Amino acid sequence: MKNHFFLSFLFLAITSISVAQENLIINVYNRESQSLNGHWKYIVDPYENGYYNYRLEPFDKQENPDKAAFFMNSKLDNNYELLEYNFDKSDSISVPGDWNTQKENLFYYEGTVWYKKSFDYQIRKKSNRVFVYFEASNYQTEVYFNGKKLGMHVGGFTPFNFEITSFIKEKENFLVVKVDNKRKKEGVPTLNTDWWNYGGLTRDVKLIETSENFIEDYFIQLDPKNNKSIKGNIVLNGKNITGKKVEIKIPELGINKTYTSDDGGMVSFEIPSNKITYWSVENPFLYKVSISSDEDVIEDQIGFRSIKTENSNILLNGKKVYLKGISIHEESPIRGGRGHSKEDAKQLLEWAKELGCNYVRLAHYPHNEHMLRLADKMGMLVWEENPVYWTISWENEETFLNAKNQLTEVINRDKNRASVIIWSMANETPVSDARNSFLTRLANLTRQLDPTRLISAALEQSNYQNNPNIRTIDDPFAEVVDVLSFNQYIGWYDGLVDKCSNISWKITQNKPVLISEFGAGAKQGLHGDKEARWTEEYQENLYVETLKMVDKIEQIQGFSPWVLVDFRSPRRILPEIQDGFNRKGLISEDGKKKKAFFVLQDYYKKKTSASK
Ligand code: GCB
Repeated sequence: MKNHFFLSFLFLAITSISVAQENLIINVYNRESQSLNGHWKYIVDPYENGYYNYRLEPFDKQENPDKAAFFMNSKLDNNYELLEYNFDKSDSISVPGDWNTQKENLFYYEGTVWYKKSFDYQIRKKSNRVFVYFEASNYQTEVYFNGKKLGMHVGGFTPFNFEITSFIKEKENFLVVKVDNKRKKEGVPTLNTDWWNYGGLTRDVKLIETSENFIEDYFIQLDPKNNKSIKGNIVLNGKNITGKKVEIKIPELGINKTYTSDDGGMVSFEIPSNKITYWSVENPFLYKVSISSDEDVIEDQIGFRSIKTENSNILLNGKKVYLKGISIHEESPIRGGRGHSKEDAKQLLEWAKELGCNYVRLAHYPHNEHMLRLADKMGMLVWEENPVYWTISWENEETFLNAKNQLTEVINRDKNRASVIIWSMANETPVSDARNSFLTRLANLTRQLDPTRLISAALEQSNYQNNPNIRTIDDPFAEVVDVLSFNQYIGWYDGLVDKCSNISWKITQNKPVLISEFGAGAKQGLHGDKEARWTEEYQENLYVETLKMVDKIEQIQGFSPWVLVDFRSPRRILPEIQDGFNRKGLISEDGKKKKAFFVLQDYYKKKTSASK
């Protein structure tokens, strides 16, 4: 069992597919693909008229589905026929993109929208296989191709794919997708959040063409126990995958090794190397890694680094690192609405860089893959989070399986990204036995899936022995995490700013401490007294006083204030101030920096010079 950890990743990944259907194909940006982005026809269907008949029986359960089923993309055969929908005459919408910010009448819409795309396809080689890949679709998605149901997916922020080899034709294929973003109590996230529930095909959609037997997945990282060894595994997909030669090459390390796949089409390896240039913030070095089998070849750019904790320190490649961070929501700084493009990622991460950050917390759900790819290139450390937020249905096993599945999918997608150092299980969840057990099961799963990274969660702080001036972390889940992290809003929800100077901290766990959130709302351009709520001066003063308070926490190893940019939230309705936006951004939604931005920038500059 020498590759126990890496093997168990694959085993768990495969067993969790009962919810996610087909195995996820990773590294889709480096594969043969045809984009299905662009204009799609759409039908808004609040009563799910295209899904159920008038007895509320789903059409897709019928043996010979009715023409009224929207996934049939039916056309009239003659003028006497009755058909009450027509995709071709319906309006178009852009994919990727949320529907809320594209169509005025869908701004507040929560429900079902049907998407349809017609296309021709020329397969490159007869024996090849074709998959349809969705980078994300919020929230529940049913996928139909040429009138057949492929499957469904639950969760708004992780990728999934279906094979369409046996259905695809040269001409007139049609892909119909039902996307339903209704919030649900037992969902992940649940009914209540503090962000906009953007619906639709929010990220790229593409066709991926592979050879008959192809390289589906691989996990290649530095061995967490030995920084002179590259450890991993490779998984083939196909009918003929046993006893196959699989080659891995890392030319810059002079590595060129050949292995033979086992009965499950899997290869596990450990390759010693004593000349690895470690990926770091200062030198985010990515190696070209090429994997090939007799039929397939795939390349990736992978950084090798170690991340560990030792008492209250976080060690990157064995050296102490202080996390100068900021929290980020996935909103487009360019168009508004849900972010999805390389350009969106570039603007957000460049702002973080300008602020002096070496670390970003991607809240509160997995962001698009461009963010992680770019963070890898820029040397930005990343906290990734599962959307287990606030009051999840802890007792519901379906809810747990859903959370587990979403977590598995993001780990699967991003396990080769050096930038990702922390998996966050949850945000601000209320302590109870059921919640503790839910989160502990997720943490155990994560440790099995990925032993190369740290585990955390954004917890909450409380009074120490009923003394409101002394704060502590009194949460049983603190025992489970590697990095102790909490949100606190002293000076905003918890008193006024002057309270910060009265607070002291008694943190008893011998672990690194992060503050995953602090902040205050400010309307960009509103000036006044530093005691007056919503002024830039109030927010500026809160940052000044909080930073002094933070410095007094003995084990503090960094923080990620809330938040880089103002973001849309239906909870934030105050006219002339919020107007539908959470105003805790250091930058307004139209890109203007507030005064607090410069306070934090200055603090990070000083931290950086002090560490030199
Ligand atoms: C929090 C949440 C975050 C909210 C923020 C706020 O604690 O984690 O999602 O947006 O507070 O602004 O209230």
